[in-house]
Amino acid sequence: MNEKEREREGEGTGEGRKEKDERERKKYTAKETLIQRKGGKQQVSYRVEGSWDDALTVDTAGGVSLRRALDREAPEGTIVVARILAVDQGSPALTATATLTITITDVNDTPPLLLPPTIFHVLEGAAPTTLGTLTATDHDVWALGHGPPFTMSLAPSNPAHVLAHVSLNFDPHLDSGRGGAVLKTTATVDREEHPLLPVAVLVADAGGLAATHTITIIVDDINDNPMKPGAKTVYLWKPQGVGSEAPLGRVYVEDPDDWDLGDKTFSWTTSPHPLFTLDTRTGDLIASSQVREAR
Ligand SMILES: [Ca+2]
Ligand SMILES: [Ca+2]
Ligand SMILES: [Ca+2]
Ligand SMILES: [Ca+2]
Repeated sequence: MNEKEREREGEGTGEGRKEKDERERKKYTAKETLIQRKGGKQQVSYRVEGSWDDALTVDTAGGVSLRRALDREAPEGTIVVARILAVDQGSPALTATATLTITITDVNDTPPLLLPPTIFHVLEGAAPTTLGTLTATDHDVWALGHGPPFTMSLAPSNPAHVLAHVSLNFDPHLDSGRGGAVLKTTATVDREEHPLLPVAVLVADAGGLAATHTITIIVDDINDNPMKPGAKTVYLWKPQGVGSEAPLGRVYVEDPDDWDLGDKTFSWTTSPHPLFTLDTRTGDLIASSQVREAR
């Protein structure tokens, strides 16, 4: 082999060896690229972009799986639209995006809710009366039998005094066939005994999923108790030398009624005290700035 041939083989001068190294390097790179294109060693990483990255995960092969259960009744809605990003390790890195749409199929996991009103009023001492009609709704898919028709009844957990005063008559025809229940009192109620009647109502959907919801009956006061004189001790702390009026609250009267202030007026039994001011309408008493230490 002469000098020229040796040079062609790259075994000769330093210059020739460099060229061969470069040729080898290019060959290697091309082979790598080819393997990568055939899907052999390409390092592509995947990730979920945006708000669904807590719910979805992508493995190294691009397979998408759930990290947690999806809730069809969650505020995010019934359809998940997630963007999956694939990023290679080229320089610069190239990115491809796929949009993944998941429609969540409903399961009956939400019991029905009572629709307002769930607060009712009855006047104490009134004859048994109808208070209103209870209706319900359900966040699951009604067409799948996960909602109406509903059933309603008084929950067994109601205490005896509630069951003694209240009835609930379920009617499947009410609320356009979704079912409703008429709430009534069955006896007069004394506000001084029960100012409120919390009524536990058992509501079930067509699939039998049930929940207990509490409605409230407020017993409105009537002035049915005479008042008696009351006594009350009020302590007033005043820094010395500082003069300002001090409200002492309402004059105390013994009366089991609590809504009958409008029926009352207040006045001094003797001539007005020079150091106190009385609001004859509300009964509020105010100490004058001139009140001094005393026992
Ligand atoms: Ca559901
Ligand atoms: Ca349901
Ligand atoms: Ca009274
Ligand atoms: Ca009363």
